[in-house]
Amino acid sequence: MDFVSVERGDVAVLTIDRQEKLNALNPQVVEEIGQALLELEAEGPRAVVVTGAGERSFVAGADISAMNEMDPLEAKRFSEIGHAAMALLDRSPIPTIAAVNGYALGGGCEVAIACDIRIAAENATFGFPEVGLGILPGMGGTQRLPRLIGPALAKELIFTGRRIGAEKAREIGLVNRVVPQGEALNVAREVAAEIARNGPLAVRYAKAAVNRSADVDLVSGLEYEADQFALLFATEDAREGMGAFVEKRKPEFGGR
Ligand code: CO8
Repeated sequence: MDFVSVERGDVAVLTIDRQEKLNALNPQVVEEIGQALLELEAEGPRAVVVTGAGERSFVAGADISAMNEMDPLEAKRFSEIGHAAMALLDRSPIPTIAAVNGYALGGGCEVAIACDIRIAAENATFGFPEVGLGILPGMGGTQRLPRLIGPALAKELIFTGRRIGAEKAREIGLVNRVVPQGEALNVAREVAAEIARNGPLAVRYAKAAVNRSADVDLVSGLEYEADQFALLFATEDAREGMGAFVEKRKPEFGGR
């Protein structure tokens, strides 16, 4: 892969690295992100951190020069490969954490909001500049942003194209935490390590259950939760986790 590197381990780190263009996403970069996430899903780390190379930018959006050459069918294809890659972040059973260093604009913001959790450095900048280019957020932004921060704030951000800083992003619920510049990746790794200490099947099923809350009514969501809860009682992890508590020792989860 030319633009994506993966550090493997219990906590995997996927880095988007196209620094001369502030990590802007052309079709190849998007394909590589999708490919790397597919491989990781098969390998099954306990958590995946996604970040951009360098201090200036997480991802400064989709590559505008590349999009300037696209016809509608190519644009549709670009959007679709983007959707497929983003689905591997929020629909994957593995928790995903964005470590947002610098610019997260347009498609960059869409990568960040497709992750389960966002840690932003103080210098992070968020925004959806698409309408200023005569286009719209085509990698999930019009759907995920209102689910995350509510339709009114989402519409304000998308219709104005206004950029906001990390603190404002935290205030409106766009990011979980703001940390000093240069620390986003370290803190994201720490959060990932915290997750990795828990029962991996429990975390997976919990992610699926929380995801379900966005798709179904409360009664159906609660039924799903009860089923997932019951299913975990068939796992060795649940016996180990509860048994360890009763025996006053630390659990050792095998993910079975
Ligand atoms: N596309 C292409 N090139 C970019 C992009 C981008 N989004 N962002 C930065 N670059 C390039 C610049 O052209 C420049 O290249 P070069 O040195 O060859 O001229 C290099 O990166 C460095 O950038 P700047 O010199 O502009 O750096 P500054 O510090 O002056 O400015 C900014 C940084 C403010 C981030 C500025 O580069 C900028 O405004 N970039 C564009 C931001 C933007 O509008 N992003 C949204 C794009 S639209 C989008 O994301 C649509 C997503 C939906 C489709 C997805 C389907 C998969």
